[in-house]
Parts: sequence; structure tokens; C-alpha cells
Amino acid sequence: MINVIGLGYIGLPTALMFASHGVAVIGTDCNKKLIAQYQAGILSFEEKGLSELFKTACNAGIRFSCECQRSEIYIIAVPTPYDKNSKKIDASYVVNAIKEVIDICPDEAIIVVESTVAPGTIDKFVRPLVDSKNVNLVHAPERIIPGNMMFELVNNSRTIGVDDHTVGSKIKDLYAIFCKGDIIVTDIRTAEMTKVVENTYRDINIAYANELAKICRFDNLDVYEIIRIANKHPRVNILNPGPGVGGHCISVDPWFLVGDHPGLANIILAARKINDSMPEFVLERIYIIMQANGMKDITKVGLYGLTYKENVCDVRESPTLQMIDCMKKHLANGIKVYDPYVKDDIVENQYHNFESFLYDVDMVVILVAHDEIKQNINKLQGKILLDTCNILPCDGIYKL
Ligand code: SAJ
Repeated sequence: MINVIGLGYIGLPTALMFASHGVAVIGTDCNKKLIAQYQAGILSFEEKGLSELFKTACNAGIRFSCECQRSEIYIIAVPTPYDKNSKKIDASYVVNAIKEVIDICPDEAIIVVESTVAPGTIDKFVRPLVDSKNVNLVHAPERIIPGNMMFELVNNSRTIGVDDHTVGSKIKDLYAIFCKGDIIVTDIRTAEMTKVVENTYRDINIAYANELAKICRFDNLDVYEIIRIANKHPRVNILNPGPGVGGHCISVDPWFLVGDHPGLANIILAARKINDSMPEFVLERIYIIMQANGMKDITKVGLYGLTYKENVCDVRESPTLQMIDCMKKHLANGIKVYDPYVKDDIVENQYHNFESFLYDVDMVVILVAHDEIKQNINKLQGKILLDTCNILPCDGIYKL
């Protein structure tokens, strides 16, 4: 049996995937409300293909509980935030999960940490906790992208970091039950570093696109046309500029390298700063555009999109929230906000109906390229538009 600990964006799909492939699974989480919800057959977030997988896993007998269970294999998928001041990992969720496991697990149990961790975390925080017991540690960092999780869970390559190759083979065979991608077995420190390096690579490349957007704005050039042409070169592949980098991964993991290697992680730090500066850059664009159109009232501006990217409901570290924080510092209140994926009221002046939102604003700032807005471009007629995602045809539209 596998006990998957932490049933959020990664733990839940992983638990469901194993269960629907015939493995006995118990999913546990300290959040009682979440467990009650799963036991009642209700999902906590939306993701393409998730509800079908949930049904299959429930029919296959997956169980949910608040208490960790005695089991031969544990998969830990709990959050790993970073301390905003020191930039170092806050490993407390991982540490607490390991402590719970150690209290109940049998001898020779295998504990797989899937949570992304700062390189060195397993040696520094986890190993000392398990030393008293005869267990095997594994680090198998998740790699799936929100928005396409089900496909990537099955098709992506995986990394399995181990101390012992017999354990490596066993865990490789376990993931191979559903994973069609290559499964590479390596040591734990390499697996830790590889995962953080992957997300940092993407952060740096997005930062390059964002810096180009700023340079092109200054020089009055069309950054999208420049990127389009540059990308025709066989060895150039510039990413898309945007209103900033959100989510719990790309905007967090590079800080682990900066926090642990001050003075060495220079490009990484610069990239983080550029990406973090984008919400404020958009805010400045809003003020310039308002001025150019004789608009004085910020309450007539509407922000479209609150999530960290398109077609997901996750708002963690989202550029829109970063921008709203920035506005609060400037004491600019009353801007209107709408997102079809965010059902709860999480900010002031939030709308839950697209039409009423549009009715109440003169200017719309597109911050997330949800399918909804792409399919309703005609409804934006007559509005002043700032499109930070480059989804609208260029004529008469303001861009980054
Ligand atoms: N973004 C841009 N321009 C781009 C691409 C993305 O501004 O060209 C922005 C997005 O709008 C978003 C942020 O970057 O705000 C991050 O989005 P993303 O789609 O690039 O990545 P995540 O955070 O959803 O998922 C990443 C993935 N990592 C890589 O692609 C290297 C995923 O595979 C990881 O599993 C995930 O982090 C994770 O959990 O670590």
C-alpha cells in the first residue's frame, strides 16, 4: 500500500493515478475539511481530466483520512514555501510529515519526497529525523504543469534520487505502472538540484522576454514581432513576455539557489528581480494609458484575470495579486477585478459576472489569457484595452 501525504495540486492527482492503476492507496492530509470534501466525492480544484480520474480512483477503492497510516511506501507531496526575508526554504511541512511517518512506519519502509526542495534539504532536514530507524529515503520531484497535469503525469520523464539502487529499481517499477516517460535513477542531491535547475531555467528565460518587452517599450518597437522573427533562427527560442511570473514553483524555486548561494547565483537573482518587477511595470502602463485617454478615475479600470496563468484556478503568487498589493502601497483603491475561475471573494471590488464587470469599466487590462476572454473578444468593443498577454489583434490596442 502507498500512503500519499499532502493532497493538493500534486499529491491528489498522484494518489488518484496510482489508485486507478490498481495500487492500494490511502491519501492523507492534515486539513480535515479537505478530507471530508474528498470523502464526499468533491474535488478541491479544477484540472482537465481530474474528475474522471477521481471517479475511477474512487471506484478502485482509494481511501482518504486525516491520519497517516502504517504502510510500506509513503509519498510526501506537501508545500515547500520559502522565507521571504532569508530566501531559504521553509521545510517545516516536509519535516512534520516525516516525523509522523517515522512514528508509525514499519522497518524498511520507503519514504519518497515528491515536494520540490532546496538542494541539500534531504541531508540537512530529513536524514537526521530518520537516522534512528531503518528506512529508505527517495527524492522523486514532481514535474507536471498545471493546465496539462494528467497528460504530463503519464508522459513526462521522471527523476528518482536514491541512496540505494535496489530501492531505485523498486520505485522506478512503481512509477512505471502509469508513467510512460523515461525514469532516470540518480542520487538524491542530483535529483534535488535538477528539479530546481529546471524551474530556474524557465524563470531566467521568461525574464529575458520580459526585459526585452521593457527595452522595446522604451525604443517604441514591437517586442512580439521581434521575438517572432528572432525565433525563426534555428537556435533561438524566446518565451513570451507577460505581466509577471506567478505560481508556487517558478516564482519560488530560484530563490532557493539565491538564498543558499548569495554572490554565486547572479543571473538567477537578476531574473527573479525582473520578473517580480513586471506587475509594477504594468501598473505604470495603466497610468500612462489612462493619462493618454484623459481618464482620471481608477475605479473605471478593470483587471481581467486573478489566477497565476490561463485556465487554472490557482492564484498563488499571481501577478494580478502582486499588482493589487503594489496599488495598495500607492493608496490607489477601487480598481475592479474579474476572473471566471475564482469563485470566492479574495480581493476588493471583485466581480463574478463578466458582463457586469465590463459594464462598470471603461478600460480593461488583460492579465490572464483565459479561453473565456479569447472567445469573447467582441464583447470588449468600445473599451480602452491593455493586453499584457498578446491575445488581441494589434490595431488600437495597448500592449506591454
Ligand atoms: N509565463 C510567462 N511567459 C511564458 C511562460 C510562462 O510569463 O512564456 C508565466 C506564466 O504566466 C506563469 C508563470 O510564468 O505566471 C509560470 O507558469 P508556467 O506555465 O511556466 O509554469 P508552472 O509554474 O505552471 O509549472 C512549472 C513547470 N516547470 C517548467 O516548465 C520548467 C512544471 O513542469 C513544474 O512541474 C512546475 O513548475 C512545478 O510544480 O515545479
